[in-house]
Amino acid sequence: MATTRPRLDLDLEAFWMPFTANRQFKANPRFLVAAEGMHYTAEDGRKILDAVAGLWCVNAGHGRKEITEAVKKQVAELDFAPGFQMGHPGAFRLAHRLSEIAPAPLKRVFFTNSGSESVDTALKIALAYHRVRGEGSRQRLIGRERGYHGVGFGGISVGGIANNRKFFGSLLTGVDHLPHTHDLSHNAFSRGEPEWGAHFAEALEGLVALHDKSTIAAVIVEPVAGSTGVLIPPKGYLKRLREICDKHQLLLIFDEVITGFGRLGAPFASQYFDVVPDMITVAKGLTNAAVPMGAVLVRDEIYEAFMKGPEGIELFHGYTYSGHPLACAAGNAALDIYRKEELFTRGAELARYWEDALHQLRGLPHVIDIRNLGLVGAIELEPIPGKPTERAVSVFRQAFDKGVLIRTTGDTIALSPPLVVEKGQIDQIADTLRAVLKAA
Ligand code: PXG
Repeated sequence: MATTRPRLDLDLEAFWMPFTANRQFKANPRFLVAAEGMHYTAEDGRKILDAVAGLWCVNAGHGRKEITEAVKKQVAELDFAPGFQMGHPGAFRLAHRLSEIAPAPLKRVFFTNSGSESVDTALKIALAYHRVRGEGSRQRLIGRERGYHGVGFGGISVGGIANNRKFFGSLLTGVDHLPHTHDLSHNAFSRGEPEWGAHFAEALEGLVALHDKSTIAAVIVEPVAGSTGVLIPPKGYLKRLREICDKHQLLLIFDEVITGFGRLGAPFASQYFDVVPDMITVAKGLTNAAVPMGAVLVRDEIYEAFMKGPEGIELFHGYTYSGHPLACAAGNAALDIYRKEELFTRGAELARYWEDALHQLRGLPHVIDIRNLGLVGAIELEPIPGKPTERAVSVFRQAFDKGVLIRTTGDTIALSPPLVVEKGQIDQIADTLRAVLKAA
């Protein structure tokens, strides 16, 4: 039976929606039809304050004219150029500019079209790197529980979310997981990085002892886990992971698809935490989400190891749309905005205000934790017994009805507003949540 949407005159059946309860949505759809600055416009004309930057990606706010113009110009001038054995200037320009804002040793850039492709690309580079330098026995990959690294087979294999894994067979072999670091019995209501939990990094030593370092290629973690509920790393945890990786020559990959491009008040979480990984995966904010694009920022030595091999194609990997002209135009324009409006440091300026606004919600019914860092935050709710996620879903619906778009994951509310958010809008997010949670 066809479900139709009279107001928009749409057939809702053909589109199999991603990560969506399709039947529930189609029975009770919510449409966004326009966006500008900090707001979406809903189908009924209401303005909705965007407290999640779309899906953690519209860091400079919506509808940026500079990006629109750059993409328009590009599509008229050079709509597509093959990226294999050919180049176009935009891709080289963007790669150069990314290498300038990346942590210093990460000078090389491989383009993809999404975070998932960036992760799979980084994992493949790690395996191939050890092989080209004569240590092909290093094949194991280590991820972390509650990690989200997209939906490719590599990403779900190193990822740590049961629902994203259990339907899809045996996944990659030779993968281990570190424990996650989220423990409310020690860290509830931490402001910023929790004091307790750096010792979780020692589990990596355990895996090295179990398998021997000669079998391990790389470790991948999100510096701050996003999708599984904004899990902030304990003080010293990431530094310790780096030390253990150095000790055993394991590559360390930071998945910065969410934390990249200013979310924490620095260009990348790597700079915020002062820990330099061997590769950084990015997407989302790279183009302010106007055109899909991802990238892997790679340490110079890794690239150089490939360049010492025989003449010819050094890495048998790439996508038709790697470095697509429209994505590069959007990326270059987004970087201009980030620089001109100093958006990479705005998160640091607002962090304290943001923290105070969120932590004022402590004490409201069912709030069991509030956590924050830079311009990201989470409010964890006690699940309704026997009905996990329902409380958060109800908060999501009510907040939307009151004009604020939030994101929920499990029973956690995740917040990551565009970096152009004003203090008054932070108040509006907190006030709306207060009103909804009071009645929850
Ligand atoms: N790594 C991380 C850390 C991510 O957050 C990906 C990889 C995959 O990116 P793509 O572009 O392939 O989706 C992500 C994506 C949520 C949510 O609700 C988060 C993501 C995607 C969809 C929903 O938290 N992050």
